[in-house]
Amino acid sequence: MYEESILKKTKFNLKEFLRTRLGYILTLVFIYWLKTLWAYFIDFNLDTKGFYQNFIALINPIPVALLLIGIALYIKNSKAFYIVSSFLYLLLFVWLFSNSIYYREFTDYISISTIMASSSVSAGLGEAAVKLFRITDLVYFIDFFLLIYLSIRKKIHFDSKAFNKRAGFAVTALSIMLFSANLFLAEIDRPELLSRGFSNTYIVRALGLPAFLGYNANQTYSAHRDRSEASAKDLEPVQAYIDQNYAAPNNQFYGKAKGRNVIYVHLESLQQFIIDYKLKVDGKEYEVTPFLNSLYHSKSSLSFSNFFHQVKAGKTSDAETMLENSLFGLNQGSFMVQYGSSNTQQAAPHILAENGDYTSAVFHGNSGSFWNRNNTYKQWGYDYFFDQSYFSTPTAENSFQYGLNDKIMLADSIQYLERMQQPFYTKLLLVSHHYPYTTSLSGDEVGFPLANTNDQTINGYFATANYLDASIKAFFDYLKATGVYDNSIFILYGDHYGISNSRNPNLAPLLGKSSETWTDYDNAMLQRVPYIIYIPGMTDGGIIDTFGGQIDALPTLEHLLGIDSRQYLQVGQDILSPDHNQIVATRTNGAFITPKYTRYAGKLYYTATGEEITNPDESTQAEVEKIMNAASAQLAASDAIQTGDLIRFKKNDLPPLDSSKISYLHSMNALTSIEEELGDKSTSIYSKNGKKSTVDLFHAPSYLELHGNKSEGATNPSSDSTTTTSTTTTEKQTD
Ligand code: GP9
Ligand code: MN
Repeated sequence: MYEESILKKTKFNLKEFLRTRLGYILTLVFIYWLKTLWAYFIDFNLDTKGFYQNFIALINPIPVALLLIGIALYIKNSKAFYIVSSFLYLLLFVWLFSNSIYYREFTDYISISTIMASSSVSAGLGEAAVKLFRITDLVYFIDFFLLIYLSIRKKIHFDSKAFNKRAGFAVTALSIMLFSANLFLAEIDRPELLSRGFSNTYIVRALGLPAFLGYNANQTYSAHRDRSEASAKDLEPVQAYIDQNYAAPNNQFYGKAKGRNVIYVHLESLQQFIIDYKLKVDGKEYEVTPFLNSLYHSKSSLSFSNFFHQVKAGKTSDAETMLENSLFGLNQGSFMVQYGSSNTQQAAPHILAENGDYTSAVFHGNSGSFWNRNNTYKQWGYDYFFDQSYFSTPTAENSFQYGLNDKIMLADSIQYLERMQQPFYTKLLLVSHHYPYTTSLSGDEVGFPLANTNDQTINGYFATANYLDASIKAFFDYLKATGVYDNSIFILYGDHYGISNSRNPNLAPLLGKSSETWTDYDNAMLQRVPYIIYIPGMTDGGIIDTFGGQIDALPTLEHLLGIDSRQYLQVGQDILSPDHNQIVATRTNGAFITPKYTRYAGKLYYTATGEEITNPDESTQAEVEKIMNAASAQLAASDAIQTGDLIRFKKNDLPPLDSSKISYLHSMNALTSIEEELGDKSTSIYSKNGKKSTVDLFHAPSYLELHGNKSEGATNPSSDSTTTTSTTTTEKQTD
């Protein structure tokens, strides 16, 4: 019957279908998909957490592969169709496989700048690639073996029937739609994924390798454009700004910490209001950061009560950029992500290596690619970067999505720190006190009570701050026990707010204020972060109320170490200098803070009282305008340097840095061989301790060990759900 034959014809025959051109394309996409999953889960460490992130990773190879290989469907000629589609597939495959190999050596993905990098790197990689080959890599070639087999058995068929152009268009449209859906899901998982960048891993696991290449190419292009338009002439106005704004050192403090080890302690998300704060729960008071408070009030400290963060979307990375370069982050995205790998930079580790022979290292319990640290730190001259791969394997018990719990990270750091030659310049990037708070703490870290508001984020903020405090105390105790303490200078700083402005009205009652009368002035004042310079043995310290911000930290440190900041392209000023200009510029819509005026969210206030100035008289207007001009001049000078890569034109005594010589792999070997080479001259803690490890001197008792079960009844509800889904742990903090 006629109908029957139609039915027969339309009945789906897989074998037949695979012999069609569309069947061939889908087969290639399918094989590429399988290989990508192999790379994702066997070769790369995508750091995916929870079902949602895994799901996105699972689907993301498909849209772009379909889009690319599907292009061949527009070709009429049979031979050309098979050649082009196979070639496109091969391109995708080569890109995938090269990344898998590259990842083994660099734990990162191939970027445009890597491709264009100096021949020495690529030559090295060529040699290394052979060594990096593994037997399991044969999996990547199974389809080629199969192809050979099939062609020997003469089982290969070509479809001579050209694909309908409209149907070809439908495939393209479908793949674009799938890609948009992929992007949408990724943005839900990580708001502002593309604008802020975060890390190459985040992009790859959300959008796949080809999309990462596109993303990276776009970034490299815009950085390259700004850079190529800039010339040595652009340095002149910037240099003039820096010369005019140079703040000469304060004699009382110049060189005060000369030659000492420098230990930066990064207080993640810690705001100044936590200092001396006592949390009231059930009629009892709990001091949140007793140890930091003791440092804050010590006569050996230069403690600042009006120190502000100045970060924008780059958050932690902006803080790091300012602290170590005295240059701002970008107005959009993260400097470390966009320019960190390529710009010529003169950061603290490099400056100190040249002025005092410092050895430098960062310790951080997250994976090294976050905020593009693994590349940026090389440009900054960091000799070592101990990231998650150097420490205990992260588990649901000892870590959260941003890395290992602080006490674990610090305990694991000692084995490396003790092998470093002194003086060292080191940064401990602590992270447990990071949004979403409390969920990172589990087991015996539980104990400090939760606050009692309707906002879970605020409720947990105090407990993780207390954990951070206890971690630092443990580390200080360790250094005291080793004897290194007295020959060190400690700088503790908060990187940015932890409670966003949208939540501040919920915080108000805990600060003795009302949610109803909460203003933007109050928001502005909450952008204060701790900044404590602690110099053991110093007796003339105290609390200083000078207004300043993160941009000022590097010149301040330089002067304390007896290095004149004048020779470098730094836009901040020594905060201890009598010439220090007390204008805190911010990256948010012309906002600034000075001792007299605060401008925030477009409103003007008296800083001392919080009274809003709705109708400024002429002289006030003139004063405010002067401040705004000064703030924007500072930002503009910094932006010119950062986006124009102007430091490359600067001629000073600092010899150029060859970052290709720096590797963050096998660091323990590097450290011990330096120690051996130096023999008796080695100044590492280990050598000074009679070649005995000091690891056992580190003790970080848990809250319950320290306090017993004092906070009975104040349980931590998040502690039993240590794995949080990423959708609940991301927060859009755009204020
Ligand atoms: C993770 C950490 C977090 O490595 O630096 O960065 P943040 O989210 O605070 O910018
Ligand atoms: Mn941070």
